[in-house]
Amino acid sequence: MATLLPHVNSVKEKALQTFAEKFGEQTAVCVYAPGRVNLIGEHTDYNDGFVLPMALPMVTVIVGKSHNGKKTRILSLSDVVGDINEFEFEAGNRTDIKPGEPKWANYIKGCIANFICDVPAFNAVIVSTVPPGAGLSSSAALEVATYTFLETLSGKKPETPELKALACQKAEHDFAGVPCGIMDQFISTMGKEGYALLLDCRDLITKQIPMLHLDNYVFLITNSNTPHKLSSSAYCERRDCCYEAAKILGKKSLRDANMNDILALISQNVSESIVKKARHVVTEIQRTLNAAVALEKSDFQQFGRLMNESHDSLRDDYEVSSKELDSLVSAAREVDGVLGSRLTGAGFGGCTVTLLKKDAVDKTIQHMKAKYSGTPTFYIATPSGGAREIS
Ligand code: NG1
Ligand code: MG
Repeated sequence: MATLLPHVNSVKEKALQTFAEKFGEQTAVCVYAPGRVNLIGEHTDYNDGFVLPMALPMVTVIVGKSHNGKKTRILSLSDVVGDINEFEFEAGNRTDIKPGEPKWANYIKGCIANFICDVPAFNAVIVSTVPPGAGLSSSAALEVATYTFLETLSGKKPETPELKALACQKAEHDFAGVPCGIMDQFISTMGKEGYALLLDCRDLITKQIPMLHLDNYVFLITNSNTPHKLSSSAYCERRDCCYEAAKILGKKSLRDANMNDILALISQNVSESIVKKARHVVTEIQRTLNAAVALEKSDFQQFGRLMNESHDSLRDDYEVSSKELDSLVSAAREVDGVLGSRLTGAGFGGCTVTLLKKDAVDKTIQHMKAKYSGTPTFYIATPSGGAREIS
């Protein structure tokens, strides 16, 4: 059986109750922002390419209230926070805020520092159902939820949702020290129920792709429950290979490269490792565009084939899979009714995403469990809405 996700209302109830116990009053502001699953377009965002994520029913909820004191106090019920699940600080002038300990609070501090105005001190409680370290963007969910909270608290918003996503990305760069692309914050901000989001990471133009006629099909997320081992150093290494390949080709980014350029790299005796990384990016950008067209036409067979090709390219050319992810993907593909399966997120651990017939879900889960050496967790991913205030 797939894990049943608690409804956002019950997550909110838990947060409200905790707030009342901790701070002895009722809250005024309730917001949430979702995690995401990337359906296709992996390691393309920092190459100015295309990505096709959808927002998940897994959410980070923040409830809270401003007060006249000086100290902002936050309590997080998330598993990742470790021993220090509370912190307080004086926000005052937002430009004076600096990252520090505990690490989880840096996402929040970063959003306050990058908000459009100073905000009053507040008390808040955070509860999340986005599993951390699984490639489902728990960090972006926290950032976008924080930013949405600040919008509601202050009654002020940036002019466009793009500016909001960019401010959250800046929080992750400057306060969490993660040089991430823009995909996660965009989808958590702009996700729309029933749609996937095609994002052009070069000019930040978005297109909502309706997931029509999905009735008989479903996306299944499988958490390998192996963490992103090595992921940050390996991520930066891959990124540097891509930048190097673009530089050799005299292009601004691999977005501007095509298969002839890959042949040119080979004929210039560029290292095999760089050629393979570049080839993944060039082919993945094209696959993502093709997948968006297939989705619009409800051509799920084609969408599934592209997912399979994406995984194989991530495994063989980009070299970011792991034996756990490969084993989950192979097991899924063995089941009748499965159209495609691939790793999602940076790789090395985390989750796979599988497109399959609804009536094949139970037997697929059983088969994957039987074939996998670890203990996986399964979630049904319905295309959900982006961040918002909950009344
Ligand atoms: P995950 O593994 O889901 O955190 C990371 C990057 C994305 C993107 C993907 C690979 C962060 C926070 N996010 O996603 O921007 O580059 O890898 O497609 O590092
Ligand atoms: Mg992440």
